[in-house]
Amino acid sequence: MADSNRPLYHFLPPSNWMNDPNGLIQWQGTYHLFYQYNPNAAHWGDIHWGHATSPDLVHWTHQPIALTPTPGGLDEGCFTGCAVNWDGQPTLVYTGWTPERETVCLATSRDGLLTWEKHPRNPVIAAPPPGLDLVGFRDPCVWREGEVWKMVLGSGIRGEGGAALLYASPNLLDWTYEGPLLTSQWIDKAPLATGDMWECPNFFRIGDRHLLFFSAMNIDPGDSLYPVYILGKYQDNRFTPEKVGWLDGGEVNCYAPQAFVDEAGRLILFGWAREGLTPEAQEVNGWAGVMTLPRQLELNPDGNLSIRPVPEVEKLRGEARVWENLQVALDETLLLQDFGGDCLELEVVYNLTESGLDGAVGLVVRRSPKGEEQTEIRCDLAGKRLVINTLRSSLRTDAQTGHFEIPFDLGEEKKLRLRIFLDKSILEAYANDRAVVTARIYPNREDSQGILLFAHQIPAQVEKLTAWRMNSAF
Ligand code: DQQ
Repeated sequence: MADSNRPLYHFLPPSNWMNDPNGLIQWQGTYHLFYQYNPNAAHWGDIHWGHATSPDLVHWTHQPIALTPTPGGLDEGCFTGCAVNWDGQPTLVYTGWTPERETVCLATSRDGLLTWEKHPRNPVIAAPPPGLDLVGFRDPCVWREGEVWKMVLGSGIRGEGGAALLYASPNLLDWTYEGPLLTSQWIDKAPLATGDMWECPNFFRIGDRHLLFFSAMNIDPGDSLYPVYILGKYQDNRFTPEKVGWLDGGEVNCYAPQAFVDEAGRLILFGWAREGLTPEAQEVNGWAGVMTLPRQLELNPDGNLSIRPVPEVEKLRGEARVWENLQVALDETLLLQDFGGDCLELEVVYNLTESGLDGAVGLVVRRSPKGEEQTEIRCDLAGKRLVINTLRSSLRTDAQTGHFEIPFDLGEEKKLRLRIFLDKSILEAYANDRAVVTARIYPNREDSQGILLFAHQIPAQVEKLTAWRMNSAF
């Protein structure tokens, strides 16, 4: 039972706990994925940096642990950070954590990113700027701007809200605080609240704009965690927000995302999909935490964010089945006969020219023959949102369920292309390469493998549905 929910083509460590992606970098052709890791248990704690490498972003080889905490030292936990090329030397910029203190530390490698030496000058940032009352001070994201290194750090100003703090350095060792890059005070709260603490800020050029994204942590009232993006203009250390939204509608199912620019210049992101199980169930499994697929971020000509799996994901495809011209009548369902599965990619292309947009279309996956277990992916065209509903995904009592959605407006387009990545307990749904929702599901019945199409208030004309069985990432 324990491993029937373990994903096959999404990245995860051999065992135990994983959270945030860290130190993403392509170095001399090879992709490196580091991650927050507890090597001794399937729960958070004793945080190391795990490490894996890949030639293509989708096939992974596990590597030895990269960073180990120093008991009694600056980094009793090696918390989140990034990787940079420091004049030819691979360098990790990470958070040294103790219960009392968060600092910025460096580690360098002399053997091709396998083993790491903590820098003798650590910590390179020893304390928050004086005069700021902060709820957190961590998760450096570093980039090069001309001759200068720049960094944003995740923070929150007590009583005010989240903040991204901007630093500059001539040499990666000596840092000066330049002021906030952005705080929640500068953002119109609509359409979303951005939390008390901005964890894991990331800042990149994208097209002719800049993209700031972070993980909004709501401490009061607690326990609401989700990734937020802001598109805007960046000039002279000032970032002027123009557009704010959710990076993924799955909330904590795509948390602490991190991006990097690869050698081809692509901006690529991984997020951490947390388990939706009780701690006891995680311990039974012996593993916890999965990475999303690598996602490519671009700026569309209309100024909106495009988000889609990198094309390399197609290398994971195995045997394909194709259906053409499927008609789902108004308020009817259509079960795919003789086909099902729990490790699939599905591509569904709808032509909505005749039906119009006054309803909803979608699919149910991991459906037991009588529907006791089922997970719904719904494109609500009238309500302009993409939804994953996991309320009936599992008969287990130790699995969380929920309703996850993100705004999605088909606009003038007449075609809807849903891409659905189902990998045992993780589900990613993309609509027209610009909206994504990630969910975790834990069906309990072996026969929860069925796939059904539905149409609400309008008929659905499916031009083409392709299903691929997916191969392992390892
Ligand atoms: N996880 C790390 C922190 C970060 C948080 C600790 C986000 O550095 O703020 O494991 O999940």
